[in-house]
Amino acid sequence: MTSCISPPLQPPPELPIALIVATLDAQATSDQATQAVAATLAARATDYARGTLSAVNATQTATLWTLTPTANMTASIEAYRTEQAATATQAWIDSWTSTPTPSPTLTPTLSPLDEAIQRASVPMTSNAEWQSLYPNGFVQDFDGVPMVLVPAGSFQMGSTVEEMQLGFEMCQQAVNETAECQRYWFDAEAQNGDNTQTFVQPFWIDLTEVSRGQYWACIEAGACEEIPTSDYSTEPDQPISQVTWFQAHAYCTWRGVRLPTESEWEYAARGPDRWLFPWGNQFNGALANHCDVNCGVASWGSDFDYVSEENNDGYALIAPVGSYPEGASWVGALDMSGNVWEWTHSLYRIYPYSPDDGRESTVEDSADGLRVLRGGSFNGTAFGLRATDRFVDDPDNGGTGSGFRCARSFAP
Ligand SMILES: [Ca+2]
Ligand SMILES: [Ca+2]
Repeated sequence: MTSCISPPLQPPPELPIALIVATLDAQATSDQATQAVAATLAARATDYARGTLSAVNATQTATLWTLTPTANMTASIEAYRTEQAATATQAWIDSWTSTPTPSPTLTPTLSPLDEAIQRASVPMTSNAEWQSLYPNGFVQDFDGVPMVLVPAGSFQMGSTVEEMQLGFEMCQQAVNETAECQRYWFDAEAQNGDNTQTFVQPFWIDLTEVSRGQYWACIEAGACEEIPTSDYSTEPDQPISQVTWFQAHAYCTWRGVRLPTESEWEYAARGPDRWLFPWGNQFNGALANHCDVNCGVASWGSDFDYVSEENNDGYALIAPVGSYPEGASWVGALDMSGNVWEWTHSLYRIYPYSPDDGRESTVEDSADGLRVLRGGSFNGTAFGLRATDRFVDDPDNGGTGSGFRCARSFAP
C-alpha cells in the first residue's frame, strides 16, 4: 500500500477517534454551501484528479483510523474532495478571466469633420437639406476662430426684377418726406441674365464678424496695422470696424485665409433657396442689429425714418458679434445681416458675376478699384439688410460701420 501520508498501521491507543469524527463532522457542516456551488463547477476542473487522489489518500487514512467509518466521516471526506475540486476550479476560472479579452473588431467610422465634409461635398438643392443635417451649422475651430461649413451647391445670384421692386418698396417705407428712393440704387444687384453660381466644393466662412479682440491678436503679432478705436466699437467682443479693405485683407492673410468673394458671401447668406434675408424671406427686426427703435436718427443726419417702433433689436449702436443666434443663415453664419458691413474680396463690376473676369484681382489701384461690402449695418434699414444689397466703397476708406469676416477654401 502506498500513500502520501504515512499513517501508523493501526491507530495509536491514545488517538481520540471521537475527536476526529467530531472535527470532520464540523467540517462537513461548514462545507455544505461550498458543496452546493462547487458541485456544478467541479466537472470543469482541470485537475479534478488531484483532488480525487487526495481524497483516496484521506479515505485510506480514515480507513486506518477506524474499521467502520461513520456516515459523517464519509460525508466529510466527500466534502474534502469537493473542496479540492472547487479550489482547482477556481484556479482555472482565475486563469481564464485573467486572459485579456480580445477587443471586438470595430467597423471603421468617419470623424464628425470628415462626415460633414463628405455630406457637404454633395450639392445641396435646398436650404432645408443642409439645415436638417446641421440645424446650427457645422462649426469647426481653426486656430481659435470658429468657421462654419458651406456645402456645395448652386444658386441664382442677385435680384430678379420682382425682387428689386420689393427692395424699392422697403426703401419707400423707410424714406421720409424730405427725400425719395431712387430705382437706380438697386441697379447694381440686377442679375442681367443668367447669374447662376456653382460651388463644386464646400468652403468655410467665419461664424461671426471678425471681433476687435481677434483683430488685436493680429496687431500684437505685428501683421496688422493698428487702427483708431471707433466710437461705436470699443470692446473685444464687438466687431472690428472702421477697417479698410487692405487692412481686412491683411488680417485674413495673417490667418492663412482670405476675404470671401461676393458670390461666396451671398451664397452663405441666402443658400440654394435664395432667401432675401439670412433667416428667410420676411424682414424681422428682432433678428439683426439695424436702425431700430433705439437708433438715434440725429446721429446719422439721414433722410430716412430709420426708427421703427415695431423693431427693437436691443442695441442703438454696434452689438457684440453673434448677438442674434435666431438670425443665423442656413449654414449657421451669424450677423450676415446688420451690425457691421462686411468687406468682400470682390471689385465692383456689374452682373453676371464671374470670378474670372478680373474682379477678384487682389491688387487694383485704378479708379475702378472700388470694392463691395455686404449685409447692411447697425444704421441701416430693411432694404439695406437684404442679402442681395451691394454697398461699394473705396478700399482705402475705413467707414464707421465697415467690418468683415474671412473665408477658407476647402482643403481635402
Ligand atoms: Ca440696433
Ligand atoms: Ca454683418
